[in-house]
Amino acid sequence: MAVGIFDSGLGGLTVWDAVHKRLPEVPLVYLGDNAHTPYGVRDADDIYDLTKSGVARLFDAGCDLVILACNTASAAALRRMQERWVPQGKRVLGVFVPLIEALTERQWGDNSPPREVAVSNVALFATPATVASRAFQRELAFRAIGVDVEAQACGGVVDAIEEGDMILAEALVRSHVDALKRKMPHPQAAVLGCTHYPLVEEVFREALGPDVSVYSQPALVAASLADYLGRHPGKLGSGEEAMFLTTGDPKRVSSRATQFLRREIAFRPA
Ligand code: DGN
Repeated sequence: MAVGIFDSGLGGLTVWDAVHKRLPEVPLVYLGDNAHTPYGVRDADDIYDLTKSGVARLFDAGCDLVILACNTASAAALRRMQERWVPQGKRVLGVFVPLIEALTERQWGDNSPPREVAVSNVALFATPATVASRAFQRELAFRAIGVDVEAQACGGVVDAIEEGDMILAEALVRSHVDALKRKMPHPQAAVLGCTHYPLVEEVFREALGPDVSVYSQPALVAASLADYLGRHPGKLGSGEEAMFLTTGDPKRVSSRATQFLRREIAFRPA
C-alpha cells in the first residue's frame, strides 16, 4: 500500500521527510494544495471542502491511508474525513493525537480517562484557524487534567515560508514568541502546532530558551505511523517511487521543496 500525505502547501514535507526516514520502505504520495495555501485564514467550511478534494485525490492515486499533515485541516476536517472514508476501508490520520499522546506520556490509542500529567502549562503556536478551532485543547482534555494552555495565533508565518521569505518568517516567529511570553512568561512546554513550523524550529527554540521543552510533530507522527503499521503488518507496502503532487505551479513548488528538504524533489500537477 501507499501512504498519502496531505498539506495545504509545503509544510507537510516536514512530515514526509520524517516518515521517509523512519519507514523508507513505505511508498509515499505527497499532495500540497499550494493553489489554495494558506488555509490558516480560511473559514472551517472552506478548509473542509479543500481537504475533502485533496484526500479524495490521494485515495484515487492508490493510497490506502492518508495523513492530514496539516493541523488546520485536521482541526476542521479530520472527524468528517474519518466518518466518510473508514467505512470504505480507508484510513485517515491526523497530526494532533501523536503530539498530545507524547505530551501526556500516553501509548498509542490509550483511551483511559484523563489524568494529571507532568506538564502543567503549555504554549501552543499554531495558525489562526487552528487556534480558533480549540481542537488542541479539546483533544488534550480527553487525556489530561490540570494543564493550562496559552495559544498564540502565528499570523503570517506560513505565508512567509511558502513565499520563501525566511527572514520575515524568523522575525514573525520571534515576535509571536514574545507575545506568548507576555501572556505566559514561563511555559514548561511549547507545542509547534503547524507542520510548517519545523522549518523554523531552531528560531522557536532559541526564542523560547533552554528551559522550555519543544514538541515538534514530524518525528512524533512518523513514530505513530510506524506503530500503526506495526499493528497492521499486512498493510506494509514495498519500495515504489515517491510521488509529489501539487495543485500549484509544479516548477515553483519543486524549487522551494528542493530548497527546504535539501534533496531533489520534482512535483507533478495533481
Ligand atoms: N501546515 C499547516 C498546518 O499545520 O496548519 C498550515 C496551514 C496553512 O495553510 N496555514
